[in-house]
Amino acid sequence: MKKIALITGATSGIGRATAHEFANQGIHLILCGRREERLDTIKKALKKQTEVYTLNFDVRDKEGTFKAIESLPDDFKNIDILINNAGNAHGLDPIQTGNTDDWDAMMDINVKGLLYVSKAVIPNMTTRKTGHIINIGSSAGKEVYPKGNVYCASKHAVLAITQGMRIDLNEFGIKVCAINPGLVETEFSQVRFKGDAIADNVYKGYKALQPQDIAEIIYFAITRPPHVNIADLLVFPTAQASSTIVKKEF
Ligand code: NDP
Ligand code: 8X3
Repeated sequence: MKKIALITGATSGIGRATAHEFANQGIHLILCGRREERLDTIKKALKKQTEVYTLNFDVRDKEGTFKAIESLPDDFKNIDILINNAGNAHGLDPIQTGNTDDWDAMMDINVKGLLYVSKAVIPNMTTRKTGHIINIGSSAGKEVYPKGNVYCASKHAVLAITQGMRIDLNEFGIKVCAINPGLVETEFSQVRFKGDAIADNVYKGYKALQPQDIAEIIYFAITRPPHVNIADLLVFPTAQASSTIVKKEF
């Protein structure tokens, strides 16, 4: 029987690349995001390879998130793999001048949204005593960098939640993993800098990680034998040594 994976943030970047990687392997997909047109386009492309169902909701909306996941047809209800990927940074400002709307967005999406989706999916996994949850954290969850304050806090929270999940779900045989990338070239910086030209320079002068690199690592993690759980993985581009040290050729 084919596995079923639910991927949040499947309309772009890491989530979209993971959808393609999983489709190549015939994994049945539930693709989530707010941009419905993109979900439709991706579904159209991938349905030649696998079964695809799309769910259009905002992870900040608690009721909307539960309703969306409850609405899944029987063929898609038994989710084997949950990829909690939806998230972004909003702004890069010192704490004293940070924008409270940015803070709300990061805590509501990266932390609370991840919790709502997990709460909606986990009961089916505990009942069936099987499942694999992959939370996309960040190197920002392992260290704090200047002006990263609240984004780093949100990703530190993702790591704490991942550990908590692993402990509480241990008795059910559910695997829980955090994959923590450094710089990945996606729409992330466009969102962080709200389309400002500064975003165009973030991935210049070095080879950043590509979404496909992370998708392949996620696929590796979900295909380990039953007794192996990759619990916590940090991946940087070769040019990056830490959040603040990136070797750029200019
Ligand atoms: P993208 O901006 O390319 O993708 C973000 C995805 O999250 C989109 O599909 C977006 O879909 C979805 N999303 C954002 N907000 C919401 C929301 N409120 N409700 C539902 N979905 C939402 O960025 P990445 O692919 O880079 O980011 C994916 C994850 O990887 C994030 O958690 C990010 O923090 C993490 N990460 C990224 C790194 C990087 O350097 N790029 C490094 C380390 C971690 P839509 O807008 O359609 O809703
Ligand atoms: C994304 C990587 O360095 O912009 O999580 O925080 S960074």
